[in-house]
Amino acid sequence: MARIVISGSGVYTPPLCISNKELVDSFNTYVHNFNAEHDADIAAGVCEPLQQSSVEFIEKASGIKSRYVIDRDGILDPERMCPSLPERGRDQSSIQCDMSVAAARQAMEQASKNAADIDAVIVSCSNMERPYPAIAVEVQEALGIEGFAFDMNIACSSATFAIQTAVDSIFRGNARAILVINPEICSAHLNFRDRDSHFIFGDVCTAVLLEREDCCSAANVFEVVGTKLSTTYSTNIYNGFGFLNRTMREKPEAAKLFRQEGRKVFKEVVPMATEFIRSHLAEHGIAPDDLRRVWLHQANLNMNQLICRKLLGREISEDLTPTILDTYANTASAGSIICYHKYHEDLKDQDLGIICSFGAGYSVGNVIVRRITVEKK
Ligand code: CO8
Repeated sequence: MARIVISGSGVYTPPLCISNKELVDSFNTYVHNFNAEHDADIAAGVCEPLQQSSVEFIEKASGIKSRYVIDRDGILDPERMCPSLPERGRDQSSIQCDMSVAAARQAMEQASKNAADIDAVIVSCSNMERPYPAIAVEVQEALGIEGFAFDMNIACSSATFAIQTAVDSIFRGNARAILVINPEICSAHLNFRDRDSHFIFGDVCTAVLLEREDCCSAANVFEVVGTKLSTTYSTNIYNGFGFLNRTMREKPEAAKLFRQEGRKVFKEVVPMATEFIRSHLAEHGIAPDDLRRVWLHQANLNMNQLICRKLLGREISEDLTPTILDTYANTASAGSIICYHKYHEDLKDQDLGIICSFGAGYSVGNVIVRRITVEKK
């Protein structure tokens, strides 16, 4: 049976960026205005004053310094605090389709593949712009790919879960090559008025191309050695947005946006992800020290350092586990794939690495890869 490889990857990065200072200035203006407006109630003790956010806290607690977004002005406007994205008609392409096509084209170019070589498209991310028609089918049409396409969502683990789905499909002979795409517009589902989480997310789109090794045109690729997924139900990371919202009498907007118990998530997910990586590696006879690179989910720098320290029993370097959340923030399912895309070229033949995602669900997903050189016939 032919091996299955990742032969290309791509990242679409929005051209707009927001620094912590810009975000905090906007948030603090909102706080100032709110407290001024509710001055009498605050003085009477019937309304809690809002507290200011701080650049120092954000950087220390998360490692995030800035984020890319598809709209700046709406987010930074203290009267709005939400991206402003003009509605697109049915005769226009969707935003997620445009992002997906940009990232997918990079992956196809890197793999030296054209549309005729690809049989399927999976768009997998935390929030879909619409329920149907599937964004993936629109992307398939835009790229001129025949075959099948579908959307899927398992929040932060959407990329790794989709990679396993693609690998299984190729393995069973249902496709020769599959594009897995993760267009994450996290800013549209973030409550920029919530001090605990207003700094957490950014927007981006990633893509990887998976295919059978014997169809592969690129020389240096990554064999998928093994994939493993796990889920455990938790509401500690929660998004209540859904099609039933319009049927509800009470619908405060904030309750339908991203919410999390950050501390609990940190404490519960660190051991879960560490053990999951360790046991998956052991199943393949790989020791943690055999890993040349660990491309981790990018939610929190302290979290990633702790996972690696627990896994390897020593201090870890940026070379082993690179960080991109400092400039991208948390980009949900795309984080570990941005990391893979930016930091895989230097691996040598037979070097091992692992892509690991973790987050809402809870969900954890691993993809163990080995750099290989494909013989040209
Ligand atoms: N500025 C200043 N102070 C603050 C701020 C702020 N902005 N926010 C909180 N504080 C204060 C708190 O009030 C608290 O004060 P006190 O000690 O007086 O009570 C103090 O700072 C400490 O607060 P925390 O305990 O909450 O701070 P932490 O050190 O725990 O850091 C983090 C908070 C950064 C959120 C951290 O807990 C974390 O990163 N946890 C892990 C989260 C994680 O991994 N989540 C994964 C979510 S992503 C995912 O699954 C994808 C979802 C799908 C995407 C949806 C798109 C929107």
